[in-house]
Amino acid sequence: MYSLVSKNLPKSIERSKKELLRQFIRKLANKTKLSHPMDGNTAAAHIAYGLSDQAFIYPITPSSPMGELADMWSAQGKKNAFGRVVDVTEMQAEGGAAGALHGSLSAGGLSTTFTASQGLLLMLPNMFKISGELLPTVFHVAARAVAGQALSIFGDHSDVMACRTSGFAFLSSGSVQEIMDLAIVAHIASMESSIPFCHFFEGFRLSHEINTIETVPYDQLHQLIDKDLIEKIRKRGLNPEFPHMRGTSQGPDVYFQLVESANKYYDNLAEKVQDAMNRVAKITGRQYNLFDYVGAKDAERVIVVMGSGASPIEEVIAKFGEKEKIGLIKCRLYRPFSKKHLLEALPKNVKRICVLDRTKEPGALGEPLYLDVSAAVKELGIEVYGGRYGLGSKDFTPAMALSVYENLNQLKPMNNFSVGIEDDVTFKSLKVGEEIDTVPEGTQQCMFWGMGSDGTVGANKNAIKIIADNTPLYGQGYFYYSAHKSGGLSVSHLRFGPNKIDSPYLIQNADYIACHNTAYIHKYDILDKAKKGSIFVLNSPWNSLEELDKQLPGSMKRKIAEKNLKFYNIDANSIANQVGLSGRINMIMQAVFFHLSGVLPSEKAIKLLKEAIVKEYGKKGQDIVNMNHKGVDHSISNIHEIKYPKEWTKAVLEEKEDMKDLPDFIRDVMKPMARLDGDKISISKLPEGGFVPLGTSQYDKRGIAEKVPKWDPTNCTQCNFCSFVCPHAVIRPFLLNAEEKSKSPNNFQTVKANGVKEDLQFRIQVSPLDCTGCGLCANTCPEHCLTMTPLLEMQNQIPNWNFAMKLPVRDDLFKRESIKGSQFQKPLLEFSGACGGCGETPYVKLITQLFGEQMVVANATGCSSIWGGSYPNCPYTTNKEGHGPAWGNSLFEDNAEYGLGMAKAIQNQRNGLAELVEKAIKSNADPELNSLFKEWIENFNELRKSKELSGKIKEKLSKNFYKNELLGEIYKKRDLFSKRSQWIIGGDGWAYDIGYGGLDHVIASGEDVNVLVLDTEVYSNTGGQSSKSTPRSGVAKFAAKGKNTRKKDLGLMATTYGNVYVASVSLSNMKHLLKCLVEAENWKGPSLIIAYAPCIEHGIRAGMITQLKEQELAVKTGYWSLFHFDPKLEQSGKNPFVLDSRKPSGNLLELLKHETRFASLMSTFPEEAKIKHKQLQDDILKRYETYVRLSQKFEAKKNKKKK
Ligand SMILES: Cc1ncc(C[n+]2csc(CCOP(=O)(O)OP(=O)(O)O)c2C)c(N)n1
Ligand code: SF4
Ligand code: SF4
Ligand code: SF4
Repeated sequence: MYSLVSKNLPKSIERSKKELLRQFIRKLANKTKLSHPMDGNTAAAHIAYGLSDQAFIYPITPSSPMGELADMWSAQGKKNAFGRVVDVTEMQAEGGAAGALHGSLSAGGLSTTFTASQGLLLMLPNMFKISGELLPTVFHVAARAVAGQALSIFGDHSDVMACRTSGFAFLSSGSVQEIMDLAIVAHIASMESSIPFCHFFEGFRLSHEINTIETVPYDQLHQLIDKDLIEKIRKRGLNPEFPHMRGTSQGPDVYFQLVESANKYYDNLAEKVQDAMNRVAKITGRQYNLFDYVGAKDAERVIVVMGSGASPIEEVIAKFGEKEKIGLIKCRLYRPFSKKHLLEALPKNVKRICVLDRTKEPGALGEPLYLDVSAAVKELGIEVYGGRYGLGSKDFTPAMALSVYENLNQLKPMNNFSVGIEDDVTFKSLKVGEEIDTVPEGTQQCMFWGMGSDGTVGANKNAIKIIADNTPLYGQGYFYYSAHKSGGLSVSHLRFGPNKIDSPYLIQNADYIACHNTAYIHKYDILDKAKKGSIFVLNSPWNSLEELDKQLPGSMKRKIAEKNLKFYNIDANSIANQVGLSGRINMIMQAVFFHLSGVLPSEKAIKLLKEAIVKEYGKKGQDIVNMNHKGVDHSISNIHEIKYPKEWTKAVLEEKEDMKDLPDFIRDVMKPMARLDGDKISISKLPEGGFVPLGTSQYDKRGIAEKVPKWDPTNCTQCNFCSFVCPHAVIRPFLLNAEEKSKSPNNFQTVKANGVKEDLQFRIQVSPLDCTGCGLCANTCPEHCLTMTPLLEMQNQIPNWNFAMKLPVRDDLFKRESIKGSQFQKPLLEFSGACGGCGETPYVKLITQLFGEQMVVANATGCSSIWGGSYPNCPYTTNKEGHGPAWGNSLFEDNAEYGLGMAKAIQNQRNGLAELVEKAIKSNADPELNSLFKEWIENFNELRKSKELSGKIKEKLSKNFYKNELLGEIYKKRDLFSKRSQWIIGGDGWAYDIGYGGLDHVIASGEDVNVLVLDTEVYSNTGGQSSKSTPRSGVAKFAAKGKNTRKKDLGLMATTYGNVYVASVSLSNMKHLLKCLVEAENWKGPSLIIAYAPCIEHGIRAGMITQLKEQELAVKTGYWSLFHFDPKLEQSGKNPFVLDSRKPSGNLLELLKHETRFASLMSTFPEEAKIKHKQLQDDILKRYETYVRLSQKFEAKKNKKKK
């Protein structure tokens, strides 16, 4: 059934028929023993764990899974290649991890670490130390872009290139298989040479790509290790039995010589690496060289490249290499750069070389690899050109590779170019032609369009496993996710075939496309990549041609017919509901895939799928297994082949969205990005510096909720709690007068507004297309006025929302600082991409309702910078005057300092204005303004008053500013009259761990800044790793056995300064929360608010819908204490520490059972759970007693004095 080898491959290329046949036979023979589908991170972690005794880790995307696996294996007692369990330690930051690693190496340990991007940069100072002291280690790096104009979690080589002068050796892997093989080379070459290694591979593209690879078991690793060498390394460590000193300081007399004394270690390092490659080849059968050449023997044009970019080029060579005289050099060892080995690898006829770098060095003559190659070949008279590709994981495809060869054919090739983007500003980009199909013959390419959390990705990973474990086919999986944390799109790209598949780019020619969600058919060009005659499966309720004809957009019908697709529909949601799987369609769609795709014979595939279901769900109970089995059976009999008419080629195209009234940014950037056409946006359309206008999230309108709340006003008390808790600012109260009411849509039901003198009407209105369907509002409403209702039935609320948005904002009828009044303020944070029910956003939303128009925000990297600042969506917005939060994100580690800097600069600028105003008062520059100026000086630091005066002054100034020069100067600075509300916002990972040093310094500085810690008790943004805020016994990543130590009491620590306003708050106590926020802002010094923020990572079993109730329970049981420490109270002779929680009551165990982070310990490590849960209970009681003592201590002191 399968063709064993490609038919049209030229003889000269590496993948000869013989080689393929050999691979295939070996794979068949070893299939069960050695071949496994795994991702790049797992491949690297497998070797790193096997060849290390310690690992010092810290999470950063996309490298975190390496640390997570090491931690999990260690918790499970897995032994490394030396027969020992690896000791894994999470540090407070990468700087700390590198420091600890340095210490462990100094003591002769075999240690490793995993990181990426900013993390690697934080390790840089220690990298110099480690190489300077000739200490062997391997850093495994999932290479990623370094944050500049924006953060990007995606792959390129910017981070490793920034470290190239550190003295480390740099070894690059270009595929998942290479990661496994070259990781071994890195470890043994490092041990043998005493030089530390950075083993790197592209983040996401390789770290998260699943591929069928041959693994190297630990007994084989064992054979490669020289035990005496390990003993020697140990003996070189610091040891009081044979002591020495290191890390001294030196003067000009010897420093230089000692730097140069290490030369000999580098001089023969390349040979050592080659030798290690040769030895690894003996075991694995896979030979690597420092520079590997692929292509025509007589090639005249050669590309030099490093990493996964080599594979598409190799595919182009496979197609055109012989005829076109083209070739490729894959650079594997980048440092030390071996000129000798490069020249040996270069074919003799080369006339032109193009070096492709996956990094950018602004201002340099060219990128780093280009400069190295240029220097290496300079005596040979070969012309060398350089270009950049694939920054931030931009796809690098065969068509792009071809354009690079074409450039080399030009009379005057372009140098210093970019490829893969359209540079219509400096015109440095290459033109790229149509995509070409170069994947190995016989490869089936399949795309699945699913919802971020609907199980599609998991099911596809499973499919690769089933196929790899049960057939001789190779598999590859790569998964695209949109940045939204809720309801985001996922597109799975799966390839299967008889030949090894490296193709590290998204599918360009699909044989099978499945769309799991009907909402996508209008949003995306799902069939753009469909091959002629390929299969298209839609999950929709429309099983008949008539219905589909009505529902499908014309453009889609045309594509189906023009490409002659085999079109099937299945109503997977109904099947899921019938069998009790309510909405979980992943297994059904999987069964359809196996049945239709022909990757495996259908019967066999279904049998294997059922076995996989037993494995996956067996633990959850037989009924879950049965439901899934039933789902699979029903799916096959419910696939409907749709015989569409030829006329679909002429289907009426839908009207194009009228975008002429949209702002440029929305039309030119946001809309194309939303259609997944962002790759086509040219440079000139994108505002420089990565700046984004406010309020763009209102154009998103994703419509992701299955159900949205429907308001029944009958019992509504107009408390506004629903609006208060909504994480997305989607449900809001409105007040309207009789005239407005008369113009409202028919079903715009209102009731008489309570508590206002005017005759106004009240209404709660939801925006159905912005709602995430989290249900928190409905679950919070004390009168049960909100019912979650299918989105389809709530479409009539869309015009109602649009009408409500045009109503005047009546924000001055209730006290702004009250629960009810705060909700009549326009939230200046709306429709963020946070998860449904997120515990973080309501706090920030509320702060914008209290101070938004005067806010400046320094935001730490973390969830709040992702839901708050994922380009091009800006959920921060403006009020009717166009004022709103000015928001910036620097890094993860430096946010407090970043915010302090902002505050100082603004203070300085305002002081400058005050000096001018003082002058104006003295010179009586404008008698009309004099008293206002005086009043303003008196209220210079008062938030509300300064704003009020600012309005009055601006009005007068606008009429009088031209009267004299001084007034003119003041007028220019009029934006500074109102005081700023400076906020420093971040998560517990930032505040308790990596940013703690800075935070501590900032609160100790006495500056007037407000710090908000969104305490999710884990690193939520990177998938839930443990922080020092994680409570004892809490299971988190990097704490697989439950955290061993007590939660750090950040609030209590901050109170010791005496001049910091500190509060511990929870959304469940709205009054307390409001009071603390207002007091914090009013305090003319530093304030620290620590807010309890439930997160999906807690695994609340009843879902985020109950998160507010969960917070109530947390406060009641003492799990989360409420208190505030107000230095003002002390100034007035009172106790500044006020405990606002009652004595713990209720059952803590109840809470622990509700949340997977605690409950899972009971099943995985039951003994551990018993001990640690008891200790947690003790921690809580002790903390409460401390707070009680503190709240009483002051009184006792006072009483004593009185006596
Ligand atoms: C120096 C550095 N190390 C690691 C990271 C990766 N990183 C980004 S956000 C984050 C966790 C944020 O956790 P937390 O501060 O608790 O905020 P949350 O996501 O929970 O809101 C990590 C580890 C980074 N960006 N920079
Ligand atoms: S369901 Fe959730 S997102 Fe929708 S309005 Fe209610 S609280 Fe807001
Ligand atoms: S929470 Fe319920 S009672 Fe209160 S305003 Fe909302 S709908 Fe009305
Ligand atoms: S804090 Fe948790 S719930 Fe909120 S967006 Fe992040 S992961 Fe989602």
